[in-house]
Amino acid sequence: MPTKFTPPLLLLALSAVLAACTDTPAPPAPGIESEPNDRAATANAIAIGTTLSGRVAGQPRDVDYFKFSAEAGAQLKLTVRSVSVNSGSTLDPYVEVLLPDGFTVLEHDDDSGAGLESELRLNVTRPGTYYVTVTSFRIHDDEQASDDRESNTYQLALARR
Ligand SMILES: [Ca+2]
Ligand SMILES: [Ca+2]
Ligand SMILES: [Ca+2]
Repeated sequence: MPTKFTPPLLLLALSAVLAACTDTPAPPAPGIESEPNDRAATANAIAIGTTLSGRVAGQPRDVDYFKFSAEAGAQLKLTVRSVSVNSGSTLDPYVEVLLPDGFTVLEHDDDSGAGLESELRLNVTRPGTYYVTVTSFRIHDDEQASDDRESNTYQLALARR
């Protein structure tokens, strides 16, 4: 009887596919914000060199607080992307960096990134824990406005430059 070779060939093909997959590992999945994070006291930690995804949703005027530690002399870049990461995003992001007091605005940006997206550069002069707030421009601009849509997704990236 002729030997049937199909199963071994199929296995070879499968292992070739698996090898191809391991050659091109996917980038690490971004972390996800953890609500409630509406105040400095409940800020989510973000490490320099990482990315977090979140959404401005779940309440009429959602604000997301993040915090990171930086040394004096750190040169950082902060970006908040919406449609360039997810074409279905409806968010026009607005970002602020707050001093370690959790209140005083050090830097802010609306649209310096692509389209309506936010991007800012930060030179840290004093070591400490700094805060980042992400919300929608609509909420920032009008204290009466609400902007609560599940499609208000964003990705926050904190990087050295
Ligand atoms: Ca949120
Ligand atoms: Ca929030
Ligand atoms: Ca914007």
